[in-house]
Amino acid sequence: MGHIRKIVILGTTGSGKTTFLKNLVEMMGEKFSGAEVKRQVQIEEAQILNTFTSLDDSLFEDSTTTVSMNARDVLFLTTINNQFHFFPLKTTNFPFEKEYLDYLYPTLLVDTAGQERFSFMQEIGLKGSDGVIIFADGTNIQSIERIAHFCNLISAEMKNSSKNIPVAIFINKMDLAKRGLYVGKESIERWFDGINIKVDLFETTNTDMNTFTLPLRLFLNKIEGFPIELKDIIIKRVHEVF
Ligand SMILES: Nc1nc2c(ncn2[C@@H]2O[C@H](COP(=O)(O)OP(=O)(O)OP(=O)(O)O)[C@@H](O)[C@H]2O)c(=O)[nH]1
Ligand SMILES: [Mg+2]
Repeated sequence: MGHIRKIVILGTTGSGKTTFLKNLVEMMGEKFSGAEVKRQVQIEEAQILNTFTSLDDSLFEDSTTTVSMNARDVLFLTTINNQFHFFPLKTTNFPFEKEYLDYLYPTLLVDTAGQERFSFMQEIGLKGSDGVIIFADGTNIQSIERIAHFCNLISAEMKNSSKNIPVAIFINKMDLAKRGLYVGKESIERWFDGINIKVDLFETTNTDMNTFTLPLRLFLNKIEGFPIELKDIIIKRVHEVF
C-alpha cells in the first residue's frame, strides 16, 4: 500500500468534480456509482445565485450534487513511448506487455462535496493528502474567488503534515468560451499573486477529456514519491506492487 498517493479534489458546487471522476471511471470501462443526489435548486434560483452553468441547458434539471465523498483508485501510467493511460489499480489485463510500461502513478482520487454546508468534509478529505486538484467553474467568478479559501486550507494542511502538497487548479468549462461565458486563465493569473502557496493553472473541460491529460501528467510528476519507475521494481504483475 505504501506507493499509493492520495489526491483530493476540491472546488465549489457545480464546478465539474464528479463529472470528471465519472468520466475517468467510465473510460476505464467501469461503472460509476457515486454519493450524489438530485440538486434541490430551481433553475431560476440557480440563475440568480449564478450557482453553475450546466453542460447542456436540457441537462440542468437532471443535475446532481455530491453529499459525501467519492473515492476511486486509479493507476495512471506512461509507456516507454510516452503514452499516458489509466486503469483501475487492481487491473491485470493491460492492453500491452508490462515491458512496455515506464512510469507508474498509483492514486486514490477523493472527490469531495462542494456545497458550503459540507465544508467540514473538505477539511476531512484534505487530511493526509499528497496532492490537491482544485476545480473552478470558469464561467463563475464566485467559484474562482473561492480558490483562495481552498489554498488557505491546503496551506494549513502542509504546516500540519510538514510536507509539500502540489496543487493543480483546473479552470473548468472552457467549452463555454464560445458562448463568451468563460474567464480564461490569463485574466485571473495576476489575481493569484496574493496566494501564499505555489499553484499551477490549467484550462479544462469535461466535454473533452484530453484537456486533462497534460495537466494531470505535470501534476502527478510533482507529487512526492512519484513517478515510480517500473524498471526499479521486480514484480510478476504490476498490481502486485501495491
Ligand atoms: N459546460 C460544461 N458543463 C460542465 C462541465 N463539467 C461539468 N459540467 C456540468 O456542471 C454541472 C455540475 O457538475 P458536477 O460534476 O456534478 O459538479 P461537482 O463539482 O461534482 O458539484 P458538487 O458535487 O455539488 O460539489 C453538471 O450539470 C455538469 O453537466 C464542463 O466542463 N463544461
Ligand atoms: Mg460532485
